[in-house]
Amino acid sequence: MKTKNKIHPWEITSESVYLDRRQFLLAAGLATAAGMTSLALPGQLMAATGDLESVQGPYSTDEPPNSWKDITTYNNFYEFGTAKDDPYDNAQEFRSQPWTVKVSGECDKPGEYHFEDIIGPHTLEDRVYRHRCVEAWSMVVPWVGIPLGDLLKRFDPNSDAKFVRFKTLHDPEQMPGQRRPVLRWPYVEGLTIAEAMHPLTLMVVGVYGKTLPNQNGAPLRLITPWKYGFKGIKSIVEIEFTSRQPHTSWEIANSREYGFYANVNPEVDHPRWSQARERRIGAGVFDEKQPTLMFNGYAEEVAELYAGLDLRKNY
Ligand SMILES: Nc1nc2c(c(=O)[nH]1)N[C@H]1C(S)=C(S)[C@@H](COP(=O)(O)O)O[C@H]1N2
Ligand SMILES: [Mo]
Repeated sequence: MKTKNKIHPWEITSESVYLDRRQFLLAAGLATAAGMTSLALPGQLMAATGDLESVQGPYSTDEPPNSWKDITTYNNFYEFGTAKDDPYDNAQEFRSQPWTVKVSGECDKPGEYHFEDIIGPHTLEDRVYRHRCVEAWSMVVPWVGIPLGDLLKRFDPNSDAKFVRFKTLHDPEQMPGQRRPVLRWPYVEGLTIAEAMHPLTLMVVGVYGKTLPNQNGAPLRLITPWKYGFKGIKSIVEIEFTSRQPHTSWEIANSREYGFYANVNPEVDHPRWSQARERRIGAGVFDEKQPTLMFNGYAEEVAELYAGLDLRKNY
């Protein structure tokens, strides 16, 4: 049965309701819980969503998460249009199962892997992360995912694997935004191998303990919480280990405005606006913008990755 990822009233939720529903999922068990989503879930996902211990992991912020509605109706996914509500409006019919990911490049186990095999034997973790778009809005999102490094190690990257390149599906029939040259399609992104292996980096498959909605990048998307949101490439179909720094979509579109690193940095202005403050979605229209933190507040964890790098030049 194919159900839509439409929002039900019970999905518009705050953190306390989130915790209640997780208890409910635990009690309801796999079959009922899977029926609540549009996809057949790997057992791992349901196991993780029932695990209250993992709600606030060591990497989670204690800031209150945005509502399901904020997270799933206001975002960027240009494959479905450039307005903030376009992804929600236009991604509902997107087919995110079955899904295959091609792994290639500098590794010993390249190949075509099914979604379930990509998830593999890993335990999924809940991580409440700050999320900051380059356009100066931000949210707090309870993602569900696998540390990317754990996932990548299974493909045995070799010593020439200095970077990882990711690619989004190219399917203009399903993705109406790809019928116009807003960006060069397909969307591509990249990380250094050290960034990819950092424990904060997640391959995300869910949000709020539920399967990832299409508009948030189903079935598989990247999250690097210390970087601007555009690094979080969605609906990934290719992972390539490379020896050279890969080109990224926003760099290709405008290299003066967007760099490879894209670390959140309040001290480096975007050419057209300041990056010093941000508007937390859902906080109310009259609320003051709040100061943006270096590395989005994750400096303690990630600053060492950039020791010796000029962060003004390497933005
Ligand atoms: N394939 C693809 N991935 C993408 C984008 C996109 O247009 N296409 N937009 C990016 C941008 S600019 C942001 S801010 C985030 C927003 O989505 P999220 O709130 O679900 O993370 O997705 C990122 N990933
Ligand atoms: Mo963004």
